[in-house]
Order: sequence, then C-alpha cells, then structure tokens
Amino acid sequence: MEVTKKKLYSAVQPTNNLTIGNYLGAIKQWIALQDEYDCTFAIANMHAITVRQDPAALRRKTLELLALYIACGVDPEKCTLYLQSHVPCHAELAWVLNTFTYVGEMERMTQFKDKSAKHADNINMGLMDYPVLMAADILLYQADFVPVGIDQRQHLEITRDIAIRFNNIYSPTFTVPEGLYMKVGAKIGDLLDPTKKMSKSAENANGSIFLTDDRDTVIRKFKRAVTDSGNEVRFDPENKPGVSNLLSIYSIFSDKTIAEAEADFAGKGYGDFKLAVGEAVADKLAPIQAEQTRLLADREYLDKVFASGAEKAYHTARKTLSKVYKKIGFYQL
Ligand code: ATP
Ligand code: LTN
Repeated sequence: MEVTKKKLYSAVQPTNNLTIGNYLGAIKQWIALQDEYDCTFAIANMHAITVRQDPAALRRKTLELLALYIACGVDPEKCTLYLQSHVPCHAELAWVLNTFTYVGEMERMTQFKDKSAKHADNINMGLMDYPVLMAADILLYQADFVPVGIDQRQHLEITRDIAIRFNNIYSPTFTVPEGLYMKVGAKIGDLLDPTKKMSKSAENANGSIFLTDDRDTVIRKFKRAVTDSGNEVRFDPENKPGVSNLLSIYSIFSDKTIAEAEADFAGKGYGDFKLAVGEAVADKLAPIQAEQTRLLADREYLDKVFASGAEKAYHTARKTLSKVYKKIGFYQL
C-alpha cells in the first residue's frame, strides 16, 4: 500500500553568499529528510527584495543558489525546487492573509525590528509584511514540517496563528505546520561574537564562513575565532560559548557526536583545536564548491530544473489558492 508522505517545505533567500549557518541550520536537514518526505524547496527572491538588491546580482545569486542546493545534495528528481517569483500564487495568497494578520503582530517581530534598525532609510511595507509572505509560502503547499534555523521560530509561530485563525473562521483549509530545528546546528554563532548568529549579511565577514570560502580563508577565519578563558575543549554553551560553537561545527562537519568531538581534543590546546575545525570544514566544502561550479556552467540544466519545479509547485499552490478563494467568497469562473 502506498503511504502518502508528510509534506516538508523550506526556502532560503538568494542574498549574499550562504554561510555554514545556513547550511547547518537548514539545507543539511533537507538532505537528510528528502527521502522520507514529500519536499518542496524554494528560492525566496520575493523576500530578498524587502532589502534593496542590485538586479544583476540578484539574478546571478538566484542561479548560484539553485546550483548550491543541488551541489549540497538536494535531489531535483526527488524534490520540487523552484523560484518563488515563478509561482504567482505566493503574492496572491499573501494578499488574502494580510487581511487575517494584525499590524501589531508584525510590529512585534524580532527580525522586522532588527532589519528596520539596520536599514533605517528603507523600512518598506514589504519588510513588515515579510512574515505574511512566508506564511503564504508554507500554507500554499500544506506543509506539515518546515526545517529552518532557530531564528525563524517566531515566523513559524505567526504562520501557525494565521492558519488556525483562518481555519476557525471558515473550515479546515490549511495544514498547521511545525518548525523542525536541528539539535546541534540550529543556531551557529558568529566566529568573532559567538553569542550572535552567524549571518550572511554580517558587517565583519571574518565572523562568517561562507560556503564559497577557499581552504586558506576557512582556516584563517577559524584560527582567528574567539575562544574562551581556560584551555579545555569542553561543550558548555553558557560558560564557553566560543569553544562550544566550534565544537558544534566540528561535530556536524565530521559526523561525530559532541562527546566524540570533545574526546578528539582531550589534552590538546585551542590552537590545534581551531586548526582541526578549519580543516574538517574545508574538507567538506571543497567538493560542494567544485560541483556548484560544474552546475553553473550548465545553464540549460538549471533552467530545466526551474521550469519543471515551477510547474509542479504551481499545480499544488493553485489548488490551495482556489480553495481559499472559494471560502472567502471570490467569484470564480
Ligand atoms: P540575512 O543575515 O541576510 O538576513 P540569513 O543568514 O539569516 O540572512 P536566510 O536566508 O534568512 O539567511 O536564512 C536561511 C536559512 O538559514 C533559515 O532557515 C535560517 O533559519 C537559517 N540560518 C540562518 N543563519 C543561521 C545560523 N547562524 N545558524 C543556523 N541556521 C541559520
Ligand atoms: N524567511 C526565511 C526564508 C523563507 C522561508 C520561507 C523559510 C522564505 N519563505 C518558507 C521557510 C519556509 C529565512 O530563512 N530568512
């Protein structure tokens, strides 16, 4: 008997270069789950324009991100991979959901407050509406699970609230989704300030490891990473945030548990430890970078993935949107 798989949905914005935080918090989970779930992964270019983008760079980053998804191991034969702007239903559902979302709720969002402070000259309506568009993404595909980093938890909560609100006013329409967060890796810290999340738009690029960084750059950045007082390599996020962050990174990149990672460095100093973390990361990034470069040279293939992804995504999204239009009373032909 064919068992229907649960649905999984996630997306990343094609802005800047991805960091190992994006990889560990989001994409690595996708790869682990793609066999078990019915997966849809988007490139969120409509979210990206909530902050001013250079058009040529945005176009280039879009292809680079698609190539990166595939190079990291996301399989376009198993999953639906598509570009958000190729499916008009996102903007359409976001409009409807706007009428089920309160201004006060959006003003309270941490990311909105952070980004408003960072881009004080451009606090546009899209920046404020960002979570509603994200809710539309997720709800269109009736996703059961959304694998993301911890920083997205608040957006997942508001998505659930909006879905529940709509379902209660009309009748069950949307699946109420749950966020999926990695046990280790859901919040990778900045190497220079480990209590802050590693971000692809951080001011100081030395605190972030980009998936495009070459071996020397990776090792140099890890050598400069802040550690803590003492000299023991021990996992203790409260008292040793720097070392614990590096241990988390090392453990995931070398497929070891935290305890095994600690054991590797028993009796060793911070210098040896940081070098080993850098090498473990650089070893894993090299084949991904080579594959991304190979894929980027094959534009025809990438366009085909986008075209078939958009077609599949549209089919699912339109079904949900028609259901919504019917419930709210939009006259349909
Ligand atoms: P920006 O800093 O430009 O706003 P970002 O680095 O937060 O971007 P997004 O595109 O917003 O990147 O996020 C993509 C995915 O990566 C999301 O699932 C997010 O939760 C996850 N993510 C981002 N940073 C980290 C991090 N430091 N640790 C773990 N997961 C992260
Ligand atoms: N806001 C997300 C990117 C994103 C997303 C989504 C994630 C846009 N739409 C839908 C999960 C589901 C971020 O990571 N900054």
